[in-house]
Amino acid sequence: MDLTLAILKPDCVRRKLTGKAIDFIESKGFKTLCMKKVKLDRPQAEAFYAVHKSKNFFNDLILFMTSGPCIPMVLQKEEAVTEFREIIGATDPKKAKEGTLRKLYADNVQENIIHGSDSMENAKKEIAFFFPLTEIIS
Ligand code: IDP
Ligand code: MG
Repeated sequence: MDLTLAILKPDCVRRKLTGKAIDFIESKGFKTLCMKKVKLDRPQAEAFYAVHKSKNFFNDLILFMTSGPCIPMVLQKEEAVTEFREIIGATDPKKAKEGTLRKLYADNVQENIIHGSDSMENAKKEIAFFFPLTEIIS
């Protein structure tokens, strides 16, 4: 079955929404294979979001992602990558569909509580960024 990487972002942890987010994710049929709490440093956050280096929001994004602990998770489901993007909703919660995680809980386009991989290729890379193969219990 397919895997994707999710991160409960620092705003999710700070606002004590982790339980609600995990409950939502599990209720949509995802299995949590791995989960841990980490605090990214600047080089780690810059490496994870390297694709956005040229964007005007890059520096703010790095400050946000290093502002406190976050919770990366490996999730398993059929079509995990596309299904997960569906249930989290659009990047900007104002544009996210009703019933999506970001619509329900996110404050704004930056502090949008959760990350989800955008392709199977990136999911593989992003999972490897946080979890060695030996930690992935399937
Ligand atoms: P995604 O998380 O929905 O895949 P991306 O475009 O990959 O969205 O952007 C990565 C993250 O950068 C977003 O989740 C959000 O935290 C932040 N971000 C994206 N666009 C903006 C913006 O226009 N202003 C501020 N932050 C943004
Ligand atoms: Mg993205």
